[in-house]
Amino acid sequence: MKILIINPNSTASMTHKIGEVALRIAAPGTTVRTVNPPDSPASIECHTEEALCVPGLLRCIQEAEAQGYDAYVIACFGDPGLDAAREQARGPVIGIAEAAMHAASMVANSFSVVTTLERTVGMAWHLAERYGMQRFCRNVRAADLPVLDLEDPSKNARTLIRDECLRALREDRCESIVLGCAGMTDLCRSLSDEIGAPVIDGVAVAVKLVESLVTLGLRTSKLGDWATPPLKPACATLASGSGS
Ligand code: 5HY
Repeated sequence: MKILIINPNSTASMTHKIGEVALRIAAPGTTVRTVNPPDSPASIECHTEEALCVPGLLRCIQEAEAQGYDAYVIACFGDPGLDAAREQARGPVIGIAEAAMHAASMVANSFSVVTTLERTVGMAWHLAERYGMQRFCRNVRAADLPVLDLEDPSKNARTLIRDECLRALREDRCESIVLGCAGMTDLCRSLSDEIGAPVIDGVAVAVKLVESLVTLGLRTSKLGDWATPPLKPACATLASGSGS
């Protein structure tokens, strides 16, 4: 089984970190490759950056389709381009927010999302609505941390996130935490141990979910909404770029 994980931002250190966690969690026999488009924003922190990262993300999927990949994970908490990615792919495509919120709803009666910047709080709420997860989502909280500070050891990111998780448990009375950024993937296990509640990282969950779907022989339905798009010139030119 071949799974492609796409970090839609162009920060290679984050892509590497995501790849390490995915390799650790994947089953023996699963080939995991982690890529990022070279030409997307360095971090994705608003709707515009989400829109800008989508062409590169779709190019990664088109190329991987030609190489016979079985499934895809979109490793950015906004799940950018998820519907378009599903149009391009034969196999399953899962976004990490989608994966994490569903997993949280199965191991706890409620969750709060702890994300990076205040301005992405609304985006996470939109996703909770989209996935029917509002019933479980107590709150979306920001640690007031730019995404790229997660890559800088001097910024004390883990402490800020840990403190926000503890506030969420106390003030929201939530029973679990969903980490709201792919760049937090390496913190999941230790935070969970430290705060004494399930902490859910969408990267790890999405890898296990796509593995399961592929094992079950499930692919993306091509009967309606996610049918392969008509090959008009704009769609065809996507294939002219490449991932790194
Ligand atoms: C992410 N941005 O997972 C998102 C989430 C966030 O560059 N990778 C990004 O923090 O808003």
